[in-house]
Amino acid sequence: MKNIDSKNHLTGKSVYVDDIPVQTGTLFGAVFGSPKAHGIIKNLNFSEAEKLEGVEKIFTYKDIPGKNQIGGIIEDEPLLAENEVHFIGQPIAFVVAKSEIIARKAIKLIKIDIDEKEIIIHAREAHKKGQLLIPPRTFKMGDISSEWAKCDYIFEGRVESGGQEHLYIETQGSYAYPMDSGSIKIHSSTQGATLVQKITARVLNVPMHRIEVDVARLGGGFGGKEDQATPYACMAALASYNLQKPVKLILHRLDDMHMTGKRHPYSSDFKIGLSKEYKILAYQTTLYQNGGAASDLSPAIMERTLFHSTGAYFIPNTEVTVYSCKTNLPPNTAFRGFGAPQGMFVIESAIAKAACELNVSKTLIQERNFLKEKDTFQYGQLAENVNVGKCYDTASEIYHIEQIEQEVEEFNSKNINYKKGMAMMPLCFGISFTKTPMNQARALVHIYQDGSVGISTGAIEMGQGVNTKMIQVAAKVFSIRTERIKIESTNTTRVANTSPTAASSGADLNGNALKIACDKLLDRLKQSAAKMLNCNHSEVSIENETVLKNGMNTDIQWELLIETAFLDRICLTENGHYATPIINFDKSKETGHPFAYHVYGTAIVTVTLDCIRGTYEFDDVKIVHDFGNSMNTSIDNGQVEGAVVQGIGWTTMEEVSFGKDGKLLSNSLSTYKVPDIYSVPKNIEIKALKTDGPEFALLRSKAIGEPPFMYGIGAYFALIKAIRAFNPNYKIDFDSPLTPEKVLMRLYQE
Ligand code: MTE
Ligand code: LUZ
Ligand code: MOS
Repeated sequence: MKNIDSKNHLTGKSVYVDDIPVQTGTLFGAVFGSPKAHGIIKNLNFSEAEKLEGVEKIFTYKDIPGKNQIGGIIEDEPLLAENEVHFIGQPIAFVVAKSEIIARKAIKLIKIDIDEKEIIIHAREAHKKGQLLIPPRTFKMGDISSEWAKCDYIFEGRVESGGQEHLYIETQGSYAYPMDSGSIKIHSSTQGATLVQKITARVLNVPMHRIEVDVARLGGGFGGKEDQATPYACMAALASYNLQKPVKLILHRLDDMHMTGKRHPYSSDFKIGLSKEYKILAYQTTLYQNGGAASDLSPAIMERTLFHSTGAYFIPNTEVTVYSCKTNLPPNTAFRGFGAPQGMFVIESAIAKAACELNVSKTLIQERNFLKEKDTFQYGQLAENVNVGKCYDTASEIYHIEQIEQEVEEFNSKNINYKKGMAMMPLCFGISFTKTPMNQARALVHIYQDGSVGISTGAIEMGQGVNTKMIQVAAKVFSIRTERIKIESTNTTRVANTSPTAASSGADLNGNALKIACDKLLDRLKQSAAKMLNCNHSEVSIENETVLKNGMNTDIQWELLIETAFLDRICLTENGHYATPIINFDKSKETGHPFAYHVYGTAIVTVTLDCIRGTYEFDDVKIVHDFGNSMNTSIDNGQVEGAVVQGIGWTTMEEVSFGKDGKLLSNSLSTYKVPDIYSVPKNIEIKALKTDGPEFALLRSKAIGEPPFMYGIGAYFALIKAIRAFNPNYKIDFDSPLTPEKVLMRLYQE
């Protein structure tokens, strides 16, 4: 099935928050953010701003009727700053005016005095000063301390990985208006409709049933709207509730980039020990996560770093510790991969270091240490249906990895100013929210009298194609044409208590709930049909909109069946609830079975480096990916392509930089470079590993959203290979993103 949104997206007809026709009397908001990264607010003066014609009201924390608290996991973040500010752009006041231009003008007239305090930018600096958001956590397996003595080789090193701006095309925004009896309806560009509802209710001091959140679709989220859409919905709702008028707030790109958190930069130390046969015997790493000024989702992201710190490998003795460090940056947040890419970059770096020092191919060490069937993950889960090796073997077979390696060598021996590099990146990514209770979802299905179907789930469409997949589920269960089915917006009054659409689990969780609802309806319809045909319910089936009796067509079509069932007063509405079975995790022991299954794959990345300029082009990314039994190959391939490019951007181009004063320097698309059509790999080839797919994936089609992001990590190591081919003096180091400037420096390092 084609993505239902393609045509409307392409022709500009899809409706986003900013496209919703506004009601008469709508007011427009703008956020006044802190100009300083840390300090005490001495004086806040609105007198000039308030005088501006068209300004309705300026809100501060004093106007909040409920709790001034938006922290989800830990309550450590105010909606609007009170006495102290902790990062540049931290919301202090919310101006509401007759037009957006007026509101933005008023912002410029606000005067503030801040008594500045010490600013911390880097995670290690925060760690040294004892500035932690939460206590550290450690995952352990085996016994590293006694194992070092048994290792033939031991290497140590340091690894840096940078932040990443989400750069969703649609910036954060919301539109809130009053409804009957003190209720508020909010259109929000959020991945977490229930989170918006819950936190807004907390801020307004009203029950959740007074807040209705509706989400048609997002112009991208990538994790940046898992919980950071919430404050902008809260502000619009606060003003709307207070003034009893519609209020709209859409962030400008510059404000969005300054105010919102990004991927967490990590700084890490590793120690890796290998045997003569290049088996990794022990691995120890300490990671310093730059959390920003509030904890946001950092505790959960820390957890996923711990889970994925050994990548696609089995290492019998491991010890991994993560510190979540408090700095004066916007609170960093979810971003595709959710801490896993940062952990995996460290193990890949450790292997690269070993390969370099031992003068062997990195691929060789990688391949000797792949996770195998019935190995135990360092968190106690038994590895089952492991496909790391299978993906690699298939890649070897169809792409001829050794031949690629030889071709690269040959090219390098013949060329002086251009060098090529190749790297293999294996993938193992756990599917399920690491917090077990979040793995639940619901769906609501109506069959209307004319045989058309309306479905609602908790899943939010952000470009990943989940709505199309939902329609496929209903069409498959009922065996009806997809045109009969409409997917409704995601709305908290139709489907309540949703988890955010995140952790790549949107389709699995919501699709399974939807399947349960549809199965229940189908069963009832079969009973109606059996009654019509005067036969047993087990003899009836529906295929291609026709009722079959014992496998033979009858003259009862879908429409007649529905009409008859309705007249017979059969309920044509159903609700489905799904909770992922088997998963659990015991935090006190740091062991359990947190993931329903894992996604596997292999990517081979090749790059050509211009050694005069330090610029490069990625020639190929050749992938064997374990999709399970993909339910939509064009959507899933699109997810792989997008994720690969986003991953390459993270490791080679996108450099988030802050000044010493805590100000974001890379605050526009001229100072923050994301991959464009010229920098995407010339060729991305994707082959599916042939498997039946796991029981807990939707229709055995594995989750696809985040896992292929990790393939982008291969780009870093392909580049390193190319640099070394040109400059044998280059001492390999791990400082992502490896931008052209950094490449150039390394090409001529002495
Ligand atoms: N694809 C597009 N086009 N836009 C997005 O914002 N977000 C990614 C991924 N793919 C995203 C995307 C992230 S971070 C996640 S967690 C998943 O989609 C969420 O959707 P799913 O759970 O339905 O896969
Ligand atoms: N969000 C979350 C996530 O709350 N828990 C997770 O485990 C997760 N994993 C990936 C992306 N978002
Ligand atoms: Mo994705 S980081 O789980 O929104």
